[in-house]
Amino acid sequence: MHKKYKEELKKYEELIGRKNEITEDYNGIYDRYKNPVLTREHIPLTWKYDLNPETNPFFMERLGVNAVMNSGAIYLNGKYYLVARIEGNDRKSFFGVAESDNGVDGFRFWDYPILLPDTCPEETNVYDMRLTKHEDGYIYGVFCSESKDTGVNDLSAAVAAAGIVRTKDLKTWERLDNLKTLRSPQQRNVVLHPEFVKGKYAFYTRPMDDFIDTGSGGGVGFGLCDDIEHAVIDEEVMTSKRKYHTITEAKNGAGATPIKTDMGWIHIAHGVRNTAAGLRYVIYAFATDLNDPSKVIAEPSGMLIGPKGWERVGDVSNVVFTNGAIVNEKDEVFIYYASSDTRMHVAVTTIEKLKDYVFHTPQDPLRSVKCVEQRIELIKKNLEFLKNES
Ligand code: M1P
Repeated sequence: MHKKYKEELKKYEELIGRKNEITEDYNGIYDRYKNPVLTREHIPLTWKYDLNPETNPFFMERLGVNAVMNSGAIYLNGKYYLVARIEGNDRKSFFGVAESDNGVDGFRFWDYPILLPDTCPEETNVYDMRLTKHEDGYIYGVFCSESKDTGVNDLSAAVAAAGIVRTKDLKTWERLDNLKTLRSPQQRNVVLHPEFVKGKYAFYTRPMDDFIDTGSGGGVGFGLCDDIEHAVIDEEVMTSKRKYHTITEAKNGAGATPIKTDMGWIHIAHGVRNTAAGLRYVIYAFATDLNDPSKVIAEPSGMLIGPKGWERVGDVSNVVFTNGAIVNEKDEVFIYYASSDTRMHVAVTTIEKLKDYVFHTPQDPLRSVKCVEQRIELIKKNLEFLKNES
């Protein structure tokens, strides 16, 4: 065995065994954890190195990994699972299952990454799987399936579609047809709703005219389909809309599978705005009606999570992005998010706090003057409260 292997293995085991802790960052809404839960250093050595000194005398990485990010999340039999997007040094992404006992540290990848059934010969890249434990008994994974756009003379032009797989154990995956949305040429950030709606499968979509630009796409869409094995949506209605001069101005997209509460479905999504430094991605939340999950019933103003400190820097800087959250039996909510398309973090809250945040944070009044009025009202109440207290 190469001596470097032993050294690297020691570092790897120390990393996996490292305890995570809550940062001092306080907002009352959630606790942010100090260490990322997954990074490229969490990738097992067996995925990167040829361990045989005869064929790898310098103990070189043969298949390096660039980033571990946007992860679907699911809670099964008391364990926390992330299906992470792993990006190789070759820019291709793939999925791997990482497991933890407590959801905040100790995430360890299973022996092998997921080898999806190769049913789409034109598909070049896959990423950002959302996991849904559906009431039909399956766990579905909906992800972005990216192919080259052969219809235009542009080497980097791509087409995004929603790929669908299903499993019962995260080990054996069955690939179904990609989702077809008859009115939207491209799709990304598609999430399957966990329950039937009007007896049909329900998807949150993100209509796009183009690979990056959502064009006329007005926000997060919602559509129903009869047959999950050959899913077709002919009508998409809007749920969370893009709005001028807000965190969703440039685009937005569904994130984690919606969380059911007694007050409504809570959605944790991402919003994007343009800046002189490029696109800025933040995470926001909203709620929809229990009986009509397309109908927005609460829209707290602004972002829930924005990139902070070193989270701001990475392959695609100034980005936080979520596609997975877990609720455990204690009603604790683990929001998994990637920073700057590079590594995975966790923020932990509870259902009670999330409901309070979503239903009692004032809505965005959409104009500065109204925002100041909103804040003055809060300050006035506080000053009166303080006066009465003293
Ligand atoms: O680079 C930021 C994110 O960009 C895309 O999100 P959206 O479709 O909203 O632009 C996704 O490709 C995502 O993977 C990535 O993190």
